[in-house]
Amino acid sequence: MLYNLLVPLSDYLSILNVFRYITFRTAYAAVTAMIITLIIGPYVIRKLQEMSFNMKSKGYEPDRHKQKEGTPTMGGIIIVGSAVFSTLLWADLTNQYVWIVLFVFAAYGLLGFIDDYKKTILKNPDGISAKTKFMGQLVVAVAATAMILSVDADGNATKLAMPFFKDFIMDLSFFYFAFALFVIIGTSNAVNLTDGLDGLAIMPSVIAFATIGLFVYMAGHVKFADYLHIIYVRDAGELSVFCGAMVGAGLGFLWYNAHPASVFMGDVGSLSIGGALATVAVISKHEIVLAIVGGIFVVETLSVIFQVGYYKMSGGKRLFRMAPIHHHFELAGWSETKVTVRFWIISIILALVALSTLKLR
Ligand code: 57M
Repeated sequence: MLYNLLVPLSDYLSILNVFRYITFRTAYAAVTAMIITLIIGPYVIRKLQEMSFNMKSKGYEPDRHKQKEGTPTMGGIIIVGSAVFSTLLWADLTNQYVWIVLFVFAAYGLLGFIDDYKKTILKNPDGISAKTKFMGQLVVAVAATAMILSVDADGNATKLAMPFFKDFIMDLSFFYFAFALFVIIGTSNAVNLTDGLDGLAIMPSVIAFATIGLFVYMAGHVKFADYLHIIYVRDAGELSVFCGAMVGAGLGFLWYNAHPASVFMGDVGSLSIGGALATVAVISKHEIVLAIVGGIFVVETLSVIFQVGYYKMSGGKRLFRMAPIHHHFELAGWSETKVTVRFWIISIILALVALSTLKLR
């Protein structure tokens, strides 16, 4: 909004030219979202506690998790609220990609909110049914993908670039639609599965947003895209403002979600974060890079798929002590913070590998 209000005035006051720069607005979007999160955090957490939006143990998790009973959940509304506000304040509101990502972010947040509401207030531990949740995710992802394809001005939206290969770009044509749905819905669920230890989902999300934010900035810059041999996506650079807001909101949330957590993000946080992250990756044509930088989410999801598959095939044997894999390490005797911090370290390494794809090709 500041961009739309102040840049036209730069003819009269040249200092306002600074609002033209995406980098400047990205930095301040991060700072704004973080400050809002830190300020409203205690108030929202108190309210969530009063309204008894808190987790009841389901009784079959590692023993240590029983102590977490009573921790309020749905803290994701702090992330969604502050990131949306900050994006509206700092981004160019005539940019269609910004609205598409905000749509997915808010819609998945609403879906998660309904699920959390049922689990906590309505005391239905299963929340909304898996089928209803999937249908909701599907409808939103279909709408978002259709919008992305219609905004694309250069005929690049259905292309898939292979990191590490300079000129290996496949045009998936109409198959791309299904691929994009898979990426958006899959990432949303993968972040949700990962969200089982204090700080475990939010920090890899922050790292992924910082990395994908850089990629989308490069992809939206005609000279950088050309120099780096990545697909140029006109107008996509503005999404780095949203990514900046997510980095700030995520770090602010981590302040309260750090072990021992005062609040969990709930599905309102995990579904929306995953959905928005994937949508930015889809728009920037860095879907494979997302799988690298979000490797923790991928491995957590694969651990569940393998665990369930092996259990069925072997007639009741388990591959891991418990899936998702963070529970396996807990049951192996690692402390919660050891698991979390080690997963963060892996996330940072994966981000560096992802960044290396810009040059190693
Ligand atoms: C949600 N929810 C956390 C919190 C958070 C198919 C199966 C693998 C599905 C999976 C599942 O239900 N996953 C999705 C996981 C829960 O956290 C809440 O949920 C929100 C995210 N959706 O924001 O509101 C618990 O996680 C802990 N937590 C923290 N700190 C945080 O910052 O400590 C969360 C956030 C919280 C808290 O204890 O209550 C969760 O883990 O339930 N199911 C599972 O993950 C179950 N795995 C399982 O059954 N494995 C089987 C098979 C099916 C693969 C096996 O290995 O044999 C685990 N669920 C629970 N305990 N509750 C097993 C252990």
